[in-house]
Amino acid sequence: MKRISLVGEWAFKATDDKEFMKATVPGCQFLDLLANGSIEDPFIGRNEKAVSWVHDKDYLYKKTFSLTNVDILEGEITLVCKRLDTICSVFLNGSKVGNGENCHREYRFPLSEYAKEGENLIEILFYSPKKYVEKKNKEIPSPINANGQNGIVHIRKPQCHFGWDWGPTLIPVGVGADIYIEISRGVTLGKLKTKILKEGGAFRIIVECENAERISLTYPNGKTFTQDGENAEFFVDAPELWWTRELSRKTEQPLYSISAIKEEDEVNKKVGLRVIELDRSKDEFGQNFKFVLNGIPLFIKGANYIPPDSFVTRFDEKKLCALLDAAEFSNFNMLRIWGGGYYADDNLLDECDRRGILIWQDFPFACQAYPFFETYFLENVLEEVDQNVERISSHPCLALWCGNNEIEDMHMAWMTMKKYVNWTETFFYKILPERIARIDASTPYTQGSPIGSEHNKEVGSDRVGDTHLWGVWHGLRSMKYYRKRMTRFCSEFGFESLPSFNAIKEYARPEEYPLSSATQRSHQKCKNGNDKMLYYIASRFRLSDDIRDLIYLSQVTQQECIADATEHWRRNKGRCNGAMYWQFNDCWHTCSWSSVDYLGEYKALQYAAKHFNAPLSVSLEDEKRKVKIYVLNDFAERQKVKVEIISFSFDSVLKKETVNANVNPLENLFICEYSPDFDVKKGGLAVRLYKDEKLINQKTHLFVKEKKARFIDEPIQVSETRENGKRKITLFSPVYQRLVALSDDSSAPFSDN
Ligand code: BMA
Repeated sequence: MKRISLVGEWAFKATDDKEFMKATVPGCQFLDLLANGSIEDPFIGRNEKAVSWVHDKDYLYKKTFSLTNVDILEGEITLVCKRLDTICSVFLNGSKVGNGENCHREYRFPLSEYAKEGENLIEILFYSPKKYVEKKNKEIPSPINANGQNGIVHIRKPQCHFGWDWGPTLIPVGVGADIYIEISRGVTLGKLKTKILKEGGAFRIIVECENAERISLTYPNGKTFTQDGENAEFFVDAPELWWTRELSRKTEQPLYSISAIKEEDEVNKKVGLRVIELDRSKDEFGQNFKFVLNGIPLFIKGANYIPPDSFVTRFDEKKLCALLDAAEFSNFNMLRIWGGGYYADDNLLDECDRRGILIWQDFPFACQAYPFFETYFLENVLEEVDQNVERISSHPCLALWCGNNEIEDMHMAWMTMKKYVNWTETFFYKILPERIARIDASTPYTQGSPIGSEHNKEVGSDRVGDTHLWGVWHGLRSMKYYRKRMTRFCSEFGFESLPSFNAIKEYARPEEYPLSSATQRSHQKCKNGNDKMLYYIASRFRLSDDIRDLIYLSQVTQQECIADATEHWRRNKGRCNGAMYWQFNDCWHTCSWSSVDYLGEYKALQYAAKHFNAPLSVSLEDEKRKVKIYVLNDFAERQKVKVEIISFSFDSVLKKETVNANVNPLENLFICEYSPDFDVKKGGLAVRLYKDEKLINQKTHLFVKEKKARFIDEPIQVSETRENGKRKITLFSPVYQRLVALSDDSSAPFSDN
């Protein structure tokens, strides 16, 4: 098999322009226009609006490549496109070879009929998605879109490209991933398909790869076994199981490599040996929603992952690893790939396989009813489903296929459109699960998120399924509202905060820093978002109109809110079995629910998550003047710990009690109830957890709101040294300092904050 890569320099222009300009593939029209100086950066100021004319144009991309006489005579010549975004026509030497109509599908176009020796010209004409959606929606009206343009359900493209309550309306088109010419002579290797069966304590790995001469399996320790032919079965009787990072305690999880070979051609795949289940059995509280990995029940801790850039082709491996480092830093064991974006790509899946982070994959349908009744649409979707289920299902990190995001939750908006309602049920309750099972019969499936007991029944109930709790924030309920919700699994709950000052300095001039400026308002896509943020901050702290104070205050309020909710559900593990906050990351500079901003800077929430998600931690349940103290253990081993209970005034330790405890595997342990015997305006409670004499977790609690506390105003002494190549920053204060935040110009995260 010979490949000619088409990645790199292309030429492009709007169809109504004369001159071609330089383009870079993979990429999109926005990045190419920006590189040519034709537009200002859409992320800066209010340029998002200024560049909206781009959406009305069609764009033509072209590139030449050469073929030899041998290629022409002997080879089967195919154009392989890993992602064409989205509605497009493909030409070779002026003849049409095919169409693209789905950003989530890979396309293979046979070229042999039009290919010639020497120079060949590839042209791809990308049609305006905005105009395509307008036209389709006239033909087949669809429900109102609360987040942006109506009719986006007609195009198989990330729905958030048309605007969302954390994202701009920037609709890219272009060659969105790898693209190459494949010249195959004679018989070629087929797809490498694997099936993994558990048999007692052993696993059987069944492999098939059409036309392979031999297939080999390499263990994590490097031992290799080879079998001839295109089918092979390997029996692994002492498997190295794949675990989440917190259960394996390893930074790399064991993976088995499979390769199929034919002459010089080879296809490879890595697999992990594990069993993942979603326990939805009935119990005293209703119906479970609990992930079980190799028989171990998990409390899921993580967040929702959205497309990491409005123009994802510039989100490189380095940025991906930095983002997943943040997930590991904060003790995530799962990421939900939210249904308004893309399917998880291979890099993300490989990294999560390696690191031991589970993936909950929504199918890309979000907050709208889709026209499955239209045969052309349905067939397009089913091909997309086959390709992505085939590609993703062999990754050990895959924990769940979830039909969609919030379609049932929002069905009231289109309940009169019976065709849409009926087909939504047919597709997510029948067609899709059956289609998945043809390829992947072992990964758990839910029809959507949140899910109830049956279609459009008990959606959002605490008795059954998962929930998206937005009473706090969207519903302006008190942050303590979560304490009343004994949800089985909370897969969305969130609180907005401002991004880092470095981020704000990138998109706003100093005179535009105030939240009331038009620029700040254009970087806040949630209706009344800034007002809600100030409302909640004021419930705890004294307000300020200095932007740096507002960054700090919004971020500490966000972390307090998410921490309190998560710890409430962790303390009720068994009934509640997961807390995934909305949202992990950003796609541009904005005020949003994220815990890492677009620059990759950790907000207070990302740091706090390290502590409230810690597998072995203390948790304080405050009820008026009392606090119940717990130790939480998500490890599968018994833990011998020491708990220190410290009553302190703001300038001295008043009392220190120590409790030794043994915590059972995977269990929580109630330690004691505590009530303060000092002036609560001038002191608080600190609880420290030691294991093997090492301080591993600490929580502090004030019995009054910060704005009521009589803190002692004493400067914090800061000293900095260097230790084995790292900056070591030491803070000292003779008095208690609340919610200390370190910030500096580097975007690298601190070890704690
Ligand atoms: C849920 C998510 C997203 C949205 C978030 C914040 O609806 O599924 O659609 O961005 O809440 O509003």
